Amino acid sequence: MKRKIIHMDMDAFFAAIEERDNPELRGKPVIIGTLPGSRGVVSTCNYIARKYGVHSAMSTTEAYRLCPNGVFVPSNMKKYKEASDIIHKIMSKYTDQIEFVALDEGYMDVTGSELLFGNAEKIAKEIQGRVFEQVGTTCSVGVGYCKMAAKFASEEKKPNGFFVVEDAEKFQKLIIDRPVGILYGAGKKMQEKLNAIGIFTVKDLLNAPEYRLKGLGNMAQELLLYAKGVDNRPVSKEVKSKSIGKETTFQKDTNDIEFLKNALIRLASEVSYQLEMADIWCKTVTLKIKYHDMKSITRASTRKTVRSVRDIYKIAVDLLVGNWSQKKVRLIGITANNLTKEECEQISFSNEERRESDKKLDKAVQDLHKKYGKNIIKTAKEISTKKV
Ligand code: TTP
Ligand code: MG
Repeated sequence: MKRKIIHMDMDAFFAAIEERDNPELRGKPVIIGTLPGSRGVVSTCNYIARKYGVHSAMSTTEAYRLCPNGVFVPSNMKKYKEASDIIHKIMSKYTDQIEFVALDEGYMDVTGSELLFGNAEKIAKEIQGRVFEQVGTTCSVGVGYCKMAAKFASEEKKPNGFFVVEDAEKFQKLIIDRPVGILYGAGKKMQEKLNAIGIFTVKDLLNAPEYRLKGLGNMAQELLLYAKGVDNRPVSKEVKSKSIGKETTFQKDTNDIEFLKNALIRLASEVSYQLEMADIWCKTVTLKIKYHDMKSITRASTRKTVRSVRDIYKIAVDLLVGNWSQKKVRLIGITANNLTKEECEQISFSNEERRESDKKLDKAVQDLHKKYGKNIIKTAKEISTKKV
């Protein structure tokens, strides 16, 4: 049976929410992230700022160079989370076959919902209308016969877009001359590999002789199927990625434990942010330490679900202290494993433990704010209760 998949994605999500709440921003290039003058990156920017070449993950310094008249606004995760909850509720009214990919993005399999709610196109348009009514910002929706086609469709007419890709034949025609990166599974590294063997477009991939694809291993066959428009991936609530990890290598090896704890705050903050964005929790936190002699250890702690900076940091520090050997450290990393969509009861540390870790964490966060700017590090409390 032919599936009907909808993909929805908010337009310039963080920036749109800020424009909604501050009409003075409208019509100006709006850039969300750390403020110029501090180290850090752009979270997103509105479509006006994109014309200047600004984009997500670019350093704020570079964004300022490209767009000095841009309005730089710090992010406010609490507001985005509230909007995200509304979006998720709207989508959940039509089916329980939903896969939320991020705070502002998700797939729905509405094959079984059409009898009740009308066809997929009608549902997609309704969702777009309800999001605008209830959140106050626009989103783009795409309808397709598979996930890849639905995602392509939602991106095709952004912002406030609506597009339908009925079948594989139509999809192939649409993507054949596009860069191969349009295919699911062709991330940055894969694109580099493909470019290195002379494959730049979907057509190049389809026409490539078999021997040329040998170096790509199993992935070659999968990519070829995607290039033909075959994508049988189900819309699933399961978390796809197995882990989210961040690590840092020091310029100089160190056994200064306070320095290492500070590094852990930064890493915990980054891992927490990624979990927050994907709206998932982890049950296991893993600490990795590579010593000056290149030997490394990993130590893990599994508890109930966590994702706040404070909890991830606390677990990582316990692992560091519990395995402290005075040896000089070259690299340290935190990984969140055992990822889950369902939040379990929060872990609770004793009051004594909490007070001690709170004091240290607050001091360290203050120091990091000084160094990197206010917006880069948020404690769990700041994320959930107030603007930094
Ligand atoms: P996206 O959906 O990738 O981007 P967007 O909604 O801002 O713009 P578009 O119209 O192209 O969909 O990401 C959703 C939000 O996630 C974005 O508003 C900010 C955040 N984000 C980051 O913080 N860092 C990143 O590198 C990216 C890509 C997104
Ligand atoms: Mg978006």
